[in-house]
Amino acid sequence: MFEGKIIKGVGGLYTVSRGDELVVCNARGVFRKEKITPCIGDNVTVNDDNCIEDIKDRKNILIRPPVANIDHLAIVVSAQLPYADTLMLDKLTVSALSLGIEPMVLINKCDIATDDGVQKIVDHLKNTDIPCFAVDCVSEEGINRIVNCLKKGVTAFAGQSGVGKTSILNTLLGDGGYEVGQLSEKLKRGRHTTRHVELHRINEDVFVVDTPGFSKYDAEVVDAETLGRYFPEFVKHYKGCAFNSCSHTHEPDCNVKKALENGEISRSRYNNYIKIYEQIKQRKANYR
Ligand SMILES: Nc1nc2c(ncn2[C@@H]2O[C@H](COP(=O)(O)OP(=O)(O)O)[C@@H](O)[C@H]2O)c(=O)[nH]1
Ligand SMILES: [Mg+2]
Ligand SMILES: [Zn+2]
Repeated sequence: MFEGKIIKGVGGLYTVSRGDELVVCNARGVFRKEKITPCIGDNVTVNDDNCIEDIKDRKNILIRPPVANIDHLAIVVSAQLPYADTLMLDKLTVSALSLGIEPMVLINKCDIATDDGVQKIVDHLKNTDIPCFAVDCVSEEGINRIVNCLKKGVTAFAGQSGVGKTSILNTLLGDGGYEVGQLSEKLKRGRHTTRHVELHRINEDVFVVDTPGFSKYDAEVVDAETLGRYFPEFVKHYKGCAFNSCSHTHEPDCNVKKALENGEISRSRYNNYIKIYEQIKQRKANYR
């Protein structure tokens, strides 16, 4: 018997990490009856026949791609073209926080950054307490910062195309290379149309995963009324709003707006809050 984490699942076989080794396992037949499908990221108990016996309760699960128990979300933005899409950034932080995932921001391409490419993002996120790291995949210093930002657990990488997610993952996986792409190549030629996802292990406690679908993950669980809870810098102020149910949009004596006027909340974050708020209200479903 041992406990481990599923890092890969192909054709009914699951690769489970056990300390620093990997064990290929079957799943107990009964899972199918119970309509539980083991999923990447699941913490499982494996018996002596290398059969998965039990799946621990999931802290969260992304649907597309299916990945369970994400602890951290590394939102990658770029200090050079393509410049940061702060609306997408803020939607991702909201999605993460609403799912119990800790967001962080990696400002990549700092080797070719204009000074204000970095500063703009730092200013945007002021007082959010969302950790922000200026990194690059080129200099030793930049790479070290990428390595150092990783914490225990599973870190998913998300962000718009072209910002350097793949480069960062390759940098992390290095030549210790961890079957990068190998299996997915095989699957591409097969009948599978779904994206193949797996966790990559940096060390015994640290896993990373590219999440092609995360940005499209529908965070409709967040409604307009609770949106403010997922703006940590608002949370510091909204107890002082005159109305308990203040939406911080039009009400009088809004303490969040006061903080905005005082410069404690960045104007661009507040503007994005209003945009997201209105999108949720309209349920235009372009909350992606
Ligand atoms: N100068 C510089 N270029 C980078 C860096 N990271 C990625 N790139 C380049 O940016 C482009 C997009 O990178 P890629 O990893 O494919 O981005 P993805 O779409 O987010 O996966 C590629 O041409 C990379 O070589 C970096 O830190 N510095
Ligand atoms: Mg990529
Ligand atoms: Zn308010």
